[in-house]
Amino acid sequence: MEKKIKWFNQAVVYQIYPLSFKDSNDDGIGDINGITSKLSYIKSLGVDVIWLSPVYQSPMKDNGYDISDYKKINPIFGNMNDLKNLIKNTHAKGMKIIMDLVINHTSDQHSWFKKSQQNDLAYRDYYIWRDEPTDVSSIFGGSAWTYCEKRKQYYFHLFAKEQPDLNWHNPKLRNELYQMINEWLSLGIDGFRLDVIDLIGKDVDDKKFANGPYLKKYLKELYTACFAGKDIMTVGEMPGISIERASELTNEHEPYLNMAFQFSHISLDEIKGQGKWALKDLDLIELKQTFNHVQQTFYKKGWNALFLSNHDQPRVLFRYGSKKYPQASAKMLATMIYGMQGTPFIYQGEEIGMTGIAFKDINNYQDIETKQIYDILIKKGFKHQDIMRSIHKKSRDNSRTPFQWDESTYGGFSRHKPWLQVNENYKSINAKNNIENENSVFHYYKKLLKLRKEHDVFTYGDFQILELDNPNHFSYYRTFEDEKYLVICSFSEKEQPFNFSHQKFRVLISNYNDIDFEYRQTIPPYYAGILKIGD
Ligand code: TEU
Ligand code: CA
Repeated sequence: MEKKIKWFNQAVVYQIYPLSFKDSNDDGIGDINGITSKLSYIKSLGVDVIWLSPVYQSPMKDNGYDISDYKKINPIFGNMNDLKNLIKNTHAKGMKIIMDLVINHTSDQHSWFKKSQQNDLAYRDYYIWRDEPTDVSSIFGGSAWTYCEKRKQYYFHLFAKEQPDLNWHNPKLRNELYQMINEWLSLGIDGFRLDVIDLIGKDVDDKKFANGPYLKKYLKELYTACFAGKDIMTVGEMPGISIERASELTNEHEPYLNMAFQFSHISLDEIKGQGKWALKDLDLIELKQTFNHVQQTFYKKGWNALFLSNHDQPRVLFRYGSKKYPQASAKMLATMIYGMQGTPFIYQGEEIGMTGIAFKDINNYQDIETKQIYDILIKKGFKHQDIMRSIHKKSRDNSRTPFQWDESTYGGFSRHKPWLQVNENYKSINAKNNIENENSVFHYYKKLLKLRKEHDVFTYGDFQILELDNPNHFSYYRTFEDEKYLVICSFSEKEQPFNFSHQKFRVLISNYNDIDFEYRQTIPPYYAGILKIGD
């Protein structure tokens, strides 16, 4: 059966990390009015939907992914009127807006948790309490169980100890969440990104977490209570789920989610089984095999979100791009990912070629995971330099530095010293000079996103990989009806042979201006191009 395409299947989504996007009142912290002031910029890129990382009331232990009141706005970001104003202005520009929904856990400062700690009858089962801990580790390192003096029991947390996991087995809690979600929807927002939603079906005693036995049950209930019949989009963040399962949960005929962030391509620069801090170089063939598997599995069966970076991942340019060819590789990486089937997600700053950071002093890092892992590894006897090497590569702060708007102090993000240092390359990498230079990464993104919309093949076409075993380039065909397109992406700093066999073709976009395939059988360093095959 042919898929029915809805607006969100063709939309381009732009992720905003509010702390770091734009500061409107010069306190060094990005805020809602800052975002509103930059809507024209976002629109000019060709964006259809913005996704806001959390702006709810929070003690900010995990930068807002620790919510202490779902119904209030954190005053550092503004107030409810500012948010309503942002929603109104986003809609006025013809864009939509989705919010982050963090319902696997709350902050330990949430009133529910405070009451649960006191064994309050109505709330005692809102969280997961046991008399004895098990040997489960939290995703941020250390035990997933923390002892509570007040209640004389251990509570469960898959992230920081300040982020207790909600007990989804409690129907009263679930209903309270659904009510809150519906209140948000009634404000006129256009959907949600659901944080670690693959964890809500867990069985703690059986040690089944991601993709747990109750996942489908609770997702379906959530869908029925909140999403059914509404013209919204839902994208589930599911770091722990298989490609097959992610596709199944996003099949249009199933009552779960509209699309999935699945992470099969994310940990390919880690030593398998040793976690994110154990570094290894990317094996391009592995990356190709993974995306090939993803594209085949989702085709006509589910819907995938196309992303390479987000606020948890180091910027992909810094990770897989070339220091020698930063512009070419930024454009190449965008071509590689957005040439595929799925909904494109851009993480703020990718479109101007922002990079990562490498602070010498651990105290310059702000991320709770980074700080926590540093302490744990020091205690285990690792050397400062070795830990810092991993942190430089993988810390989440790599992607969280303030957005670089122009060459003025603090990159035009704020006139006050920002909460996290601005990358020192802001004078050469910023939005202003990207906009002024027509060969910039920004203009390439714009053209690429426009191209996707002009040709149905990008939405509907199938995916056929070329030379799977070639370690130098990642190239594939997209075919729809009688149209065939070839996407070529070099991952090499050298000129590479490319077996080009087509007589008739037209180059639709390329990161080199004049490559003539008629006269060469090679591609230049970090080449990217999309060719329409035939007349
Ligand atoms: O992230 C979920 C998650 O499991 C990972 O992306 C994880 O944060 C990362 O691999 C650790 O390096 C979501 C949010 O996106 C993240 O910011 C939050 O910290 C986390 O959930 C808890 O809410
Ligand atoms: Ca501010």
